[in-house]
Formats: sequence, C-alpha cells, structure tokens
Amino acid sequence: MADEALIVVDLQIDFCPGGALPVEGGDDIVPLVNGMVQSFEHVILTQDWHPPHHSSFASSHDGRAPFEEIEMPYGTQTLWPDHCIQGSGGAAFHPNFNRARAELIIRKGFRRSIDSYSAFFENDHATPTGLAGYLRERGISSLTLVGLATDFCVAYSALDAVSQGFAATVRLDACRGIDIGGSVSTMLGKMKAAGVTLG
Ligand code: VGL
Ligand code: ZN
Repeated sequence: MADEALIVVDLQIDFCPGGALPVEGGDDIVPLVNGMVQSFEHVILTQDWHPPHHSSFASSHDGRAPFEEIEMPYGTQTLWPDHCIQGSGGAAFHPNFNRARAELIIRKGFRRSIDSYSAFFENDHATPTGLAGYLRERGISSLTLVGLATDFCVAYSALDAVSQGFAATVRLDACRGIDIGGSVSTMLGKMKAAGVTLG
C-alpha cells in the first residue's frame, strides 16, 4: 500500500552479538526483516551515527560507567559503551540485512551534545529529524516498526510516531531489547497506552 512504510531501526553491527552494545539475539531478526522489506512499498532505515566522544558515552564522563544515568540539560540520559561511531565498522548495517530497497536513511545522534533514540526527535523531544515531514509529503500515514532495540530506539520512535499522528505497529517478533531494569516491559506498557499496536 502506498500509504504504508516499514521503518527498520538501527539494524547495525554494534547492536548485534559481538558488537559494542550487543542486544541479545539482535542478529536473529535479520531473515524476518529481509522478508518484510520485500512486502512494503516504502522502506525507511534509521542508523545510529555518533561522533567520537559523544555525550551519551560513559567514557565521555569522568568516573561514570555504562548503563548508569546522568542528568543532561535536556533530561535524564542513560550512558552507553562507545558505539556506532560515524564511519566505523560497528556503525555499518548488518552485512546480511538486505537494505537495497531502502528509500531513506535517517541518521541520528550525530550531534555530540545530545542523543537521539527516536527516528522523529532528538532526546530533547523537540528537535525534529525531518522524518515526519518526509512521511507527510509522501502521503504515508501508517508505519510498521522493527529492529533494535525494542526498549530504546524502536519504542521512542513508535511513541513519537503516534504523537505525530501516524498509525504505528511494532512487530515484536522482528525486534530485540536491551532490557535495563525492566525497561522492555516498561516501554511495552507505554506503547500500549499510547495506542501503538503491538503485533
Ligand atoms: C540505541 C542505545 C544507544 C538503540 C541506540 O538503537 O536502541 N540504544 N543508542
Ligand atoms: Zn546510540
């Protein structure tokens, strides 16, 4: 359907087993996602794309460790191992992911001072990536989201999709989560409450 798009979130080497910020079973979804890519008229990808010394990296903050939280001017931020550094091998898409049909790649997290989980807004929830405008101009109103990680970039993207007036379905069989302190179930609850269809 011309008004539907598949959004594949951050299917990158660093989020797969052996990567810098591995999501358990992250690469298991590749065959399923490859099949889905063939059945959507519009396919859009996101790519986590950080400069070295990004402010979301624990290594950028003295005495802080990955998976701790800090307060940033834009709100609470989880700190991560260095990952998805612009141009690095780990920032590349999974080699078996068939992204030939992708019409748009939204890169995010490329400003050093602010992270961006969502495909729509940076973590200040105010600075747009331009995706909503792209979708509207192309007449796309319904989104299916898959990828990594369920409880961060997929969830924030789905919540913003709904808040921007798009219908959003998250295909959980084609997602995998990081799960820090129950974050998968917290974010599933938030998505459900917001009207995201969990498929
Ligand atoms: C992500 C943590 C840091 C994600 C990206 O893709 O879910 N998580 N950067
Ligand atoms: Zn990141």
